[in-house]
Amino acid sequence: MMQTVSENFLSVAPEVRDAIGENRAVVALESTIISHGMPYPENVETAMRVEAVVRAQGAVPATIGILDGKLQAGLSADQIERVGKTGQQALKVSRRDIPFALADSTVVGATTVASTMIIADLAGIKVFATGGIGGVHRGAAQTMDISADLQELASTSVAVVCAGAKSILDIGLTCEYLETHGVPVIGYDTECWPAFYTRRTEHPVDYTLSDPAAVAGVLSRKWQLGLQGGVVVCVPVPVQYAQDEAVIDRAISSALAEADALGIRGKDTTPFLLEKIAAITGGSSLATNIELVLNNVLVGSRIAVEYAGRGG
Ligand code: PSU
Ligand code: MN
Repeated sequence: MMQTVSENFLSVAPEVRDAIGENRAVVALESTIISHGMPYPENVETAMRVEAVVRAQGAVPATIGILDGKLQAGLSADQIERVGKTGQQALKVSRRDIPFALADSTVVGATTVASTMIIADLAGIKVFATGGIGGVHRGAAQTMDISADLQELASTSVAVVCAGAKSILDIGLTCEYLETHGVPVIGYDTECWPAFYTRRTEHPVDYTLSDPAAVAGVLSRKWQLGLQGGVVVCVPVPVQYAQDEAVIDRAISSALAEADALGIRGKDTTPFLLEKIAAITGGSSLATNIELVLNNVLVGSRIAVEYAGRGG
């Protein structure tokens, strides 16, 4: 089964394949954050800095996307440049979009948390670091807008290291959804969910752990037991880069009102809100975004190294 998948659909970079084969640490990275999460050229610069952080920890980076009609685990620098330059014209690929991106070899497919988890799992990568996850949107009781990221976390066995979820989402409902689906939320050195740009919310995490070996131990016990599904590891943005809560709250309210007035819906909602917030905060939210990603990747790499050290 695995062989057919790799032959027909999946291309794993040689460096990534070797590391997996030798049970060395690999960290998966997503590409929607490159195409839709940040502007060019900061997106490509950040993607390259992120890979350097992974390497400095002794792990191998695997930036994931869909290019040339293949699921790609381990994009080259040229491929990252292509995704970054394509920007919002890239196809934002969640679970439902994967076969369409594969069917057209001209498509530049940028993978979300959900589809990056799927491809990481197919390639045998267990730790994935990114900025923020999708979740239950505010007003979801009416709109039913719940990111496919959450359903993926319910079923696919990959750990996602992130800075929590933005308060463009309803973080309380996001917690409830994850709880219902048995997805553990670990606060890395924090007792509450962080809200991406800011460090604290009123929502408690399920467990607080403060060292990478402890997180790796939980991952390996969960999956060795056959308890399938993801794990969320929430890392607050480093204090010196955190945004002022009141400023971010105002930016988010105004972005939400504009999205509503313009009738923005579906997969366009999250990128629209991210761009508006960056514009309203005069770009300072972009700096926070970049720094929190680098920090999550640092923590994720340390977890991946410990996980590999345990033998999986
Ligand atoms: N949150 C961010 N930055 C991002 C995303 C979310 O702070 O770039 C992206 C991720 O790829 C995530 C996706 O998986 O948006 C969720 O989109 P949706 O809400 O349409 O499922
Ligand atoms: Mn949605």
